[in-house]
Amino acid sequence: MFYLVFALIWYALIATIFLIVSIPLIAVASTTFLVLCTAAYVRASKLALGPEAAPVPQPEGVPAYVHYLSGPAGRDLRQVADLTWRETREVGGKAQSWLKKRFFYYGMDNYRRAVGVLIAAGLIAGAVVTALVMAVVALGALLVWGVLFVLAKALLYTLRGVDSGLSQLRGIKLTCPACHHRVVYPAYDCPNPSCDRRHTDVRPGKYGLLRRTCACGERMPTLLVLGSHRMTAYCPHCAAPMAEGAGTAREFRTVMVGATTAGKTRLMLALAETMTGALGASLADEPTRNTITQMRAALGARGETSKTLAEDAVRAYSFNLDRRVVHLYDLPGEDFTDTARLRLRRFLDSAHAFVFVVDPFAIPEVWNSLDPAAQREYQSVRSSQPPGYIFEQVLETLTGVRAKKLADVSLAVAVTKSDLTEGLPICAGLDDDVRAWLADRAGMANMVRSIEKSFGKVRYFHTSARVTRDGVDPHVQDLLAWTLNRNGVN
Ligand SMILES: Nc1nc2c(ncn2[C@@H]2O[C@H](COP(=O)(O)OP(=O)(O)OP(=O)(O)O)[C@@H](O)[C@H]2O)c(=O)[nH]1
Ligand SMILES: [Mg+2]
Ligand SMILES: [Zn+2]
Ligand SMILES: [Zn+2]
Repeated sequence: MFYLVFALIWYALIATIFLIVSIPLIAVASTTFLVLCTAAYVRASKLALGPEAAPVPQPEGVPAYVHYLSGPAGRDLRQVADLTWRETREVGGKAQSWLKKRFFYYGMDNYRRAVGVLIAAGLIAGAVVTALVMAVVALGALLVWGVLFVLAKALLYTLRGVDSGLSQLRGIKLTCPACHHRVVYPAYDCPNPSCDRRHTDVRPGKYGLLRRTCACGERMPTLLVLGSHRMTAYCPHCAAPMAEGAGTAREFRTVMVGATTAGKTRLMLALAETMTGALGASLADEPTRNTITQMRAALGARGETSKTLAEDAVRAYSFNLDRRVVHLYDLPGEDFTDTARLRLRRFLDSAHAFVFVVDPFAIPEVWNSLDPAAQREYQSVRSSQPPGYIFEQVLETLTGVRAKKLADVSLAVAVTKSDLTEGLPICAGLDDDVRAWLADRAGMANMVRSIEKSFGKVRYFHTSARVTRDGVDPHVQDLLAWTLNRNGVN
C-alpha cells in the first residue's frame, strides 16, 4: 500500500519535471528551427536576386525585353521559392544529423534519448509552423505581384488611351505615303546608331510602360508625348519611311489630276518650290528629298522633268508646313483613262483637295484654232486626251470610291502652260476670267457645270509651271494659297 502511494507520487513528480522541462524544450527547439528557416529564406532571396538570379531570357521575335511585371517578376518569385526550398531542406538535414549524433547514439536507458525525442518533437512542430508561415509569405508575394500587375495593366491602357485620344483631339490621322494604308501606329527604329532593330509597336504594353528596352540595351520612349516621334518612323505595312512629324501633325493630302503630258509633275514641282521657298516648308522625308533633288537637277540640265512612269507605285511628296504634313500625290496620266486602275489609288478616298491640270492645247477649240506651224511646234507638249473626258473619268471614280462626299473637298482648276499660250488669239481674255474663258470661249461649259455641281469649293487659275529668274509664277502661288486656306492650313 505504502509502496503504491510512493510509486504514484514518484511518477507524478517525474511527469511534472518532464512537463516542466519538455514544454520549453519543444518551444525552444521549434523557435530555433523557425529562426533558422527564416534565415534560410532571407539567404535564398538574396541569392535569387543576386548571384543565383534566374537568367534573363534574350528577346526573340520582338527585339525588346519583356517588362519586369509581365515576366521576370514571376520568374524571380519562382527562383526565390526554389532556392528557399533548397536552403530549408539543408537546414532540416543538418538538424536531423545533429539530433542523431547527439542524442540517438545512446541506449534506451540513457536520459539523452528522451531529450532527443523531445527536441525532435519540437523540430517537427517548428517545421509545421515554418511551412504555414512560408505559405502565407508566398501568398502575400503573389498577391502583391497580382495587384501591381493589374495596376500596371490599368496604367497601360490609360496611357494608350491618352496618347491616341490626344491625337484624335488634334485630328491626327496617319496614312503611309508609300502604300497609302491607314497607319494606327508607326514602327520605329532603335535610336541607338549602332543598332538596326525595328520595333513594330512601341506603345505601352508587355515590353514596357513608359519606356522599352531594345535588345541592344537602348531605352526608347513608348508614347508620342514622351518623344517617340523624334525617332524615325516607318510604315508597319510596307516598311517605307514615314514623313517626319508623322503622328504629331495633321495631314493634308492634295492630288494632282490630269491627262498624260498635261503638266501635273511640273506644276507639282512648282507647288513644291513655292512651299519650300516663300512658305518656308521643309521636305519631310528622305524619298521626297531624293526625288525633288533629282527633278531639280533634270530641270536644270535639260529643261525637262521625266514622264511619270505608269508602272511605278505612287509615293506622296511630303512637306512639313506650319505644324502640318502636306502630301502631294502626282499620278501618271494613264491612270485617268483607266478607272479600274484609278480606283486602286487608295489616297483618292482621303484626299482633302484636288488640283485639276488642264492643258489648253488639249482643248479642241484651242487646238483647232492653231495654224499647222503652231500645231507642229506644240505637238510635243500637248496631251492627247481632252480635259472634259479626263474630268468625267475622275468624277466617276471618286463618286465610286469616296465614302465622304465631295462637297467639302476643294478643287483648283489650273489652265496651265500660260507661258506658251501667251499671245494666241484664242487665249485672249483668259487671264482676266479663267472660268468665263473656259465656259464661253473654249467650249467647256459642260465641264464647268459638272465641276461646280460636284465639288464644294472650286476656283480657276491660269498658271505656268515654268520657274523663271523671277521665281515661281505668282498664279501658282495663288493656287497654293487658296488650296491651303480653303482647308485651314495657313
Ligand atoms: N513651257 C511649259 N511647259 C510645260 C508646262 N507644264 C508642263 N510643261 C511641259 O509639258 C510636258 C509634260 O509635263 P509633265 O509635267 O511631265 O506632264 P504630266 O502631266 O506629269 O504627264 P504624265 O507624267 O505623263 O502624266 C513636259 O514637256 C513639260 O516640260 C508649263 O507650264 N510651261
Ligand atoms: Mg507626271
Ligand atoms: Zn506603307
Ligand atoms: Zn537597339
